[in-house]
Amino acid sequence: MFRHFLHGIYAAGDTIDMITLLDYGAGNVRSVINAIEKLGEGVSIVQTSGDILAAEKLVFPGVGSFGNMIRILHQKGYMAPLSDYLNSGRPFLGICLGMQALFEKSEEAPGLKGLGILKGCVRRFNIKRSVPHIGWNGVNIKQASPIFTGLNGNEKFYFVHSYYVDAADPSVALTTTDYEIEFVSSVQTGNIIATQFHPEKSGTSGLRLFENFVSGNRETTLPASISTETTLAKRIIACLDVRSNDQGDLVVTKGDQYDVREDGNVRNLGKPVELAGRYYEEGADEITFLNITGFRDFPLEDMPMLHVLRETSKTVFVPLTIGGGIRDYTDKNGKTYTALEVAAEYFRSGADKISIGSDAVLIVEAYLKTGQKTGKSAIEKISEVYGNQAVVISIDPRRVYVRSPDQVSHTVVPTDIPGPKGETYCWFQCTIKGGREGRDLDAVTLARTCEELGAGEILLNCIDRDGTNAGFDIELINAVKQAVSIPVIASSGAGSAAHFLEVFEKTGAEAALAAGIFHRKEVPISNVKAYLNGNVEIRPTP
Ligand code: 1PR
Repeated sequence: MFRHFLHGIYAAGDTIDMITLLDYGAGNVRSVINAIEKLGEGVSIVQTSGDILAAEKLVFPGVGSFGNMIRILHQKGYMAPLSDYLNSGRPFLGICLGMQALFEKSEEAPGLKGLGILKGCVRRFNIKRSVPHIGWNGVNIKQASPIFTGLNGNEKFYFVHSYYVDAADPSVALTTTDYEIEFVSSVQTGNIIATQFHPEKSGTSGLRLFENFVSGNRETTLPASISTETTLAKRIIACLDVRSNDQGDLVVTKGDQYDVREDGNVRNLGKPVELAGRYYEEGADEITFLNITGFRDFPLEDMPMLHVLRETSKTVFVPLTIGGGIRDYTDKNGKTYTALEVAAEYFRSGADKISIGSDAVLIVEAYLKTGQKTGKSAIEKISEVYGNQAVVISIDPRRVYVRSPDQVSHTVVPTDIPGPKGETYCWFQCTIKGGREGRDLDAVTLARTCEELGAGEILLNCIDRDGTNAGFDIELINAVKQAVSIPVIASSGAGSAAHFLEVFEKTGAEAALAAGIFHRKEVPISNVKAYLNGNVEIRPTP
């Protein structure tokens, strides 16, 4: 067994409560390791099936798709040892797919059997609301548990999934959560506890839950507050546009309509890891890093964003998205990488989601030309391996005004903001390479097609609004939101807390992202949340 890190000094005779982590190599388990290590515990990673059998406390964070997970568990010979471990009565914590694996089967991979420790099936959400269910939602507590110690019951936890467990025996439900339907969001039977949500991504509440598991606390607690219905919160996301300045330092920068230079120099608004830490403390529900010069061909191992992710994920326990440069490319030394390899490196370094910008435009253009899915595009490949919830499409559109809708073959919308010649219609033109190149494709078609190819979320920027403090482009957001059934993150233009309320009241966006007002400390995240509180469901600032 490979001991990852060991904190603390142990006197002879001390029993070292080692946590064993089952990582089958399909996603970000770094955050789970970081969360356990933050609690001062050692983590050992399973290398052989014998390690599972020898474990004292096993944590199984499942990431990706059910089918991929079960196939790898079979290939590695882990299915039988896992069943033996689960039947042994020793403590087990399953997370996300690690919970779904306990059931008999999943609609995600018909024909493949799960562990069958619990009776029931994993089903896909068949609802009107956006799928995946992404974000912070609450739990209705159904039974007392040792993992609730120190929690008051009205905390929100981070969910990201398209499938939920339909347990045949309702008595195993530890909590349920509401998202159009009420589903089982965690289970408990004997020493087996498993959650659909991600404690390692759920800030201090999630860490508390981990601590209760890791400490071996056996005392069952029923929190003071028992809700009967939960609501998904609108997310407030802090975005860090990152690039090297002319001195070669990696800095957080910020553009005005994508122009990040002032007096010829790249604006420097701080250091990426430090700023991300600040936003976590201030209550950001997610943090997004965009490597805005990712279209340049760096050798992958030199990508400075890998270091940023590794360091950030040690102290920031909310979801991290990374964008910029996710595509197939050949570096300056002639070495070729696939987008999947680039994404894999980011996930290993601590990213929960990757975001694809320029390449998504080129993929959609190619697909629309032939009408044939190749299965080989970055969107298809990465969503196949890591699940569609891990694939965000970052769109950089710019308004193009027209006199009438039939003037172009794009999705045209009427606008209340007339163009320079009084035009009352516009379409939203996709750009690539950070707005440097406009393409003959509109943002609505791009978003819809990316969903069809397997994307799980849209990050909708707006070049016209970026850095202007003029508010979000409501017409753009509505046009895209109405075309897709995956979550949409509204971005660009936030200048006040009132702009966040406006975007949530006037559009169906699930999240709103801002950069400039947070970097310049004009409006702290906590003020945005205080302003929204009472009007819009939010995750309270910790
Ligand atoms: O094309 O896959 O390599 O990804 C590059 C990524 O970098 C894309 O997601 C693209 O949006 C981003 N990007 C490229 N150039 C710039 C630039 O600013 N010159 N930044 C850039 C995009 C937009 C948002 C910004 C919001 C909120 N910046 O990230 O944070 O507009 O800003 P505000 O609140 O201050 O208005 P690829």
